[in-house]
Amino acid sequence: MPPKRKTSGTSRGFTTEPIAPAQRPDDRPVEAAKGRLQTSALLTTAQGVRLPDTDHSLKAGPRGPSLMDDFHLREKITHFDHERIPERVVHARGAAAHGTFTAYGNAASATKAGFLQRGRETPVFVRFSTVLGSRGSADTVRDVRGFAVKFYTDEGNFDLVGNNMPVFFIQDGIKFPDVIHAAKPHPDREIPQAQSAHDTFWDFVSLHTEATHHVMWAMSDRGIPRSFRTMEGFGVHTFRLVSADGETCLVKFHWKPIAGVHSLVWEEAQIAAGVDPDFHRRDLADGIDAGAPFEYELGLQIMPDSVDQTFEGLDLLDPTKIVPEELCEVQLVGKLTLDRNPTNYFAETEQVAFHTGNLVPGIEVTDDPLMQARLFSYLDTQLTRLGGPNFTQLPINCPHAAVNDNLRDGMHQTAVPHGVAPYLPNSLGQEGEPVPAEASEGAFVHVPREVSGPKVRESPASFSDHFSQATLFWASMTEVERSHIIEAFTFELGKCFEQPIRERMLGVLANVDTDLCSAVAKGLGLAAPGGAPTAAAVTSPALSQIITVPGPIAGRVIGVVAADGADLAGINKLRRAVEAQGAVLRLLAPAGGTIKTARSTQTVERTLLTSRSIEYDALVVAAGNPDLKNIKLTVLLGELFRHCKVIGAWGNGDQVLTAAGIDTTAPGILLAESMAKPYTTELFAAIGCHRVWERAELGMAE
Ligand code: HDE
Repeated sequence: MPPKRKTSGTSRGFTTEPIAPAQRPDDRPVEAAKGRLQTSALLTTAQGVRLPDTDHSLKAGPRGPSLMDDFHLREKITHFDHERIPERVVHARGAAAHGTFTAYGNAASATKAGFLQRGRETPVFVRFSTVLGSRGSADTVRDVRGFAVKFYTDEGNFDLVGNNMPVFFIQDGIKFPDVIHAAKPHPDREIPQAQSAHDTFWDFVSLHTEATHHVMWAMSDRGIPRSFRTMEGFGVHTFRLVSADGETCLVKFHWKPIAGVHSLVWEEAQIAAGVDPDFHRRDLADGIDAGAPFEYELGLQIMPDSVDQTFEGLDLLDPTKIVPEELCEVQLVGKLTLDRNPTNYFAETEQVAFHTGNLVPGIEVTDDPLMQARLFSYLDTQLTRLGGPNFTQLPINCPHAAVNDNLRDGMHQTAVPHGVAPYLPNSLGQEGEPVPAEASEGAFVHVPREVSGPKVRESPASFSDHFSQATLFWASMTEVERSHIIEAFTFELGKCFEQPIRERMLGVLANVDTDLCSAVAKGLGLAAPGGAPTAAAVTSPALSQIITVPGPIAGRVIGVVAADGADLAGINKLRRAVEAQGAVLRLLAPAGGTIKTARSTQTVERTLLTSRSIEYDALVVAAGNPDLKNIKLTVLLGELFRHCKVIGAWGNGDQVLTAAGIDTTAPGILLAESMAKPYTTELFAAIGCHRVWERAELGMAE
């Protein structure tokens, strides 16, 4: 019997005390800074007892033993002992930001999801991550990046828990523990950290050829993004959208970065892992602080909800397949802007809990067997990681939508529920008791779908095509990108000790492309086996990330090398122009302090000792110090040159380049008489193309 609908009740109230507005994520800056307990102006214990001293334990005399009496010492140490929680079993290292999603409204005919209706603004929290490394590992390792978005919608939280690659290693979630066991450090010595370049990973991949398409992405430049700002994101699985009148369609989610898709080169990634392991995390926080928000557009590939759930012969339930954009356009339906850094890493970035099962009316999952396993895994792992079932009450996980859930008790319960009958239906009819919602009131009503079939442990026949899209990916790359893929496979397999694994993997590559296989085999000093690659019927130019039309340079870092006597007026002019683009100028000098001329002074932001080339998207030498010569500067410029970055100089700054051994006639070396508008225009256009790949093509670089 459905419960009675009551709006007013008896004398005993029956509500879960609503989460106080101050605990909601949008109010968090103030609340997180204060925290529930941090309101006293004076130092206290957790019980609120005021403390006179927190530097000396209570002892029997200054040289005597510490006393059990010391409640402050015991509390302080005990709390510290329990500061860490288990790190995520995968995606342990991450960085996050708050922002807003604004819908354009053009998805409204496909889905009734409120947050996709025209002009709707929804607060979001986004966590980017690497998959394999521990919490303290380096940002720039070759790996997949997580791209998890929590939308705090009016209809409840919707989590789009995606990656920066549109396909996955495996087709069935039951293999997930296996692929992760193979990819994580070896269990005997716990090495290598945050790397796929080792035997067990390639053993797994070469034995499970469904991973082939995925490793093509991982070995491509997508595995080493320049910034979270320059990464695409993908929902990977096919989802089902439901419109207001009950029509359904199948959909793939994409995030398209406004800044374009750009990567590091492998040597930069390796240098950064040692020199600045926080490279991406720092870039995210610094970029937002500098007023250059991280921006993406949400894109949908919308396909008919056919009985067989295929599109143009592609099985939409197979997470190792993409739908090329050339076959189905990505329609942009909204903009994501990340513009606020978390206040507290642990409270927000570490405690946020994403779950593929957090859906809102209008968005459903499909029967993709990888997705189905995920639906179980996220809540399950979070029960351990966050210590019980009440983590939705943590400010970062707390919905903005009103909650009345009849869930009670459990570890870390912070709500104080009212009433005596937290069950439905009940005959007590108390004030505030929840009643089930009608569809017209926004209830999540699953689309009724026929489900039938024999109970079997099998994959559909269509899942046995493991190579055609790996070949498509390879065929869609430019020469420069192909050379990076060859280098990556050669590096990773070169780090394997077991010859049979290398040989088996070459056998896999032989089924992708003969040139790829023979180039990797040559690098390994092995014979290239024969294979049976099918020629790619089509290519997908959208998969390549090399551009010739300049994109925006917001968030890019331009270094300017100078010393006392430099053209400070020119530097100022350049700084203004750089900042107008949302980019950053860093003044780099042989020593710290200031740079002086007769008329003005500027503060040095980096020295040659504290700086490496990875920090800069371009380096320009100011006029005024033609004699500047320093081995560190030579290395710095040499790395920028080899990594195909823009290098420039004005006035007599070119003499510094020549002294450092830079060929000033090479592509992407921009020289000018003086610092003026035409030069900055040329400079920004070159940086907007990300790299000067001609240098690599001419064999001068990388
Ligand atoms: Fe996850 N994944 N995953 N995953 N995943 C987790 O959940 C899992 C998969 C992804 O920033 C865990 O709370 C299984 C695909 C991201 O907090 C865990 C399978 C994609 C994050 C888990 C997959 C992802 C996770 C670990 C195969 C891209 C980080 C901690 C069936 C579409 C979220 C946690 C964050 C995290 C399970 C496959 C993305 C263990 C079983 C495919 C971005 O529940």
